[in-house]
Amino acid sequence: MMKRLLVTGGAGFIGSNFVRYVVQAHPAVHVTVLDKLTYAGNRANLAGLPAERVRLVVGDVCDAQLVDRLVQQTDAVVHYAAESHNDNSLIDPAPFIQTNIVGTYTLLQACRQYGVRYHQISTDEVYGDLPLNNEAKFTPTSPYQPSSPYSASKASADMLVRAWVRSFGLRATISNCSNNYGPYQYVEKFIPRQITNILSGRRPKLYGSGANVRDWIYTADHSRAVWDILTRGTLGETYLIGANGEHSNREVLGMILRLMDQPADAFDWVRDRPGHDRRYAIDATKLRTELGWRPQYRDFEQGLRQTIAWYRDHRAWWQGSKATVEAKYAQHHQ
Ligand code: NAD
Ligand code: TDX
Repeated sequence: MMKRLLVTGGAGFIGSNFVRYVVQAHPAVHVTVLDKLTYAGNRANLAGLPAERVRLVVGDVCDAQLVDRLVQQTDAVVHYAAESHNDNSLIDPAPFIQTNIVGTYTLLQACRQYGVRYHQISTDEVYGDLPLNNEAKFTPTSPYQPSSPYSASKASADMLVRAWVRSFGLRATISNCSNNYGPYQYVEKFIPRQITNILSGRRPKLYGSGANVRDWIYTADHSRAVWDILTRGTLGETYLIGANGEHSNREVLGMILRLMDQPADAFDWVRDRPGHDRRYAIDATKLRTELGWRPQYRDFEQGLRQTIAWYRDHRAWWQGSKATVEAKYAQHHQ
């Protein structure tokens, strides 16, 4: 029985959405969040959750003593904590290597020592990219071909998990999910950046040609998939999570502009991201057939509308970080 969960990175975007999901859908479960509260972590992401069921420990996943103590007190670890932004990894890879690789290693060693169930939250970016205008999709047997320091660090972490499963019998699973969107996403990321640019009187920014394709999934659907894998997945296996949500960046920006009553050309083309992955697409057949998972948010435009409304209604949540994020982008002509 999984009564006590340790959720690393639970004060970030996807981790906090997962904690909210667990609190609502699984009333017998208690959650300890381990989060360093970096620029991307925010106590406010956990506001309003019952104190008797959710505890926040502020600390680093690379702190072996702390991790050891917390892992002893838990039935399972769900590891979300990471440096998560590709653009930042191109400016300074150091924290990506430390948190994403050494942090994962630290958790794996503790889970190994105490026989604790482990779930690795990973990304489709470990598989590199796919050609544009092509039907190919990533599957659990696609080769690892990461492009950026961020995706290389996530790929490294996944490889450690696989080795700990094989060599030490660690009870672990891995999930590689496509691009998430929804509430609580930090304003450096594509969708919240454009929405909050418009809400704060700035112009949206599109990299390169805008033809790059991402496979979008609403974060609540990701949370349900992780729960299904954690509780019913086959140990040692990798599951891909995606909801057939492919759109080019230009299309997504077009929808945001229309939904926010802006002219279709009210945005700036900016310098492309070096090494920019062309297209991601997930084949989630294994998750669907083995575990019966289905996405609940199938209408992307409806999900975007809801996300826009959330940013409009939660100005205080993002306003403080907006100028800092935009100043950093401006420095790099993005
Ligand atoms: P995020 O940047 O919003 O949140 C990351 C959280 O981790 C923050 O709360 C931060 O404070 C915390 N953290 C960072 N370094 C830490 C450390 N050393 N110790 C403890 N906590 C630390 O990221 P996100 O978008 O919510 O991504 C969460 C996870 O999901 C990551 O592992 C990411 O690789 C993966 N993922 C993200 C996406 C996506 O579309 N955003 C898609 C697939 C997988
Ligand atoms: O202002 C922008 N303009 C723009 O055109 C930004 C911030 C991004 N883009 C483009 C780059 C990408 O093609 O939009 C796309 C999405 O960019 P990001 O939000 O930075 O996401 P991406 O690089 O695709 O990575 C995301 O999905 C996989 C997450 O940030 C990762 O953590 C996850 O692993």
